[in-house]
Amino acid sequence: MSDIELYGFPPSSYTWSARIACAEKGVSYDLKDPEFGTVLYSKLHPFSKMPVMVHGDFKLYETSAMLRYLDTAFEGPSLQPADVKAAAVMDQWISAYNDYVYPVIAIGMVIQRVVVPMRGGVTDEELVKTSAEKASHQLSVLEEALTGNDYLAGESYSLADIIFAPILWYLAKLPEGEALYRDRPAVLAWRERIESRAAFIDTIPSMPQANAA
Ligand SMILES: N[C@@H](CCC(=O)N[C@@H](CS)C(=O)NCC(=O)O)C(=O)O
Repeated sequence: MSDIELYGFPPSSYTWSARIACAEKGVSYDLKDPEFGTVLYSKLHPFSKMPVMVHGDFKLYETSAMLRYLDTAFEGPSLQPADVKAAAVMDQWISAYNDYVYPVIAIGMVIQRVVVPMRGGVTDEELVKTSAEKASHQLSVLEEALTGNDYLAGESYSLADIIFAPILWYLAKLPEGEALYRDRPAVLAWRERIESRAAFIDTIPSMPQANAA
């Protein structure tokens, strides 16, 4: 019997982050189809997004809230720094991911290059181009932050690394990826550190199907 029900498609980057957190904590989960558009799903997620987590009679949406819950409610290695400043830096990065990085790299690039063609649409090349320019700046910000730091919150792996990991893996697979990662050694070394963890490797999804965003 699993502790957690997780509604989401495995390739969805936010769902993947939740799966990484479960793997890091050793929490088993049942992955369920989100079934967008059904009354049942709109009761679980009134904004029709994934993932949604259900733990007994407790239901939660928004990945950042879910990651914190998973880390705090379950045994296993802590994924949040004890140091108050490092914890605040972790929160800063989670917020920056949600507000700046996801709209640019996920919506402006990965979804355009991977999901739109799978659904029979045409990639908006202009959007990808302007997003790649913005992504270049974002990777420079990451490069500066990671120079001299192993992880986003400093010395220890945290929820901030977990939220960034999936979309940066997808970015590397795009035609734009090589140029964006070139000459960014600290970002590359950090990606190597977080992508070599068992919790990441064990949760790598097969490439997205048409219904995954
Ligand atoms: N703020 C939400 C964002 C969730 C989100 O955008 N999920 C994407 C998948 S990674 C989704 O549901 N896409 C489907 C859609 O927009 O229809 C969170 O943190 O969980």
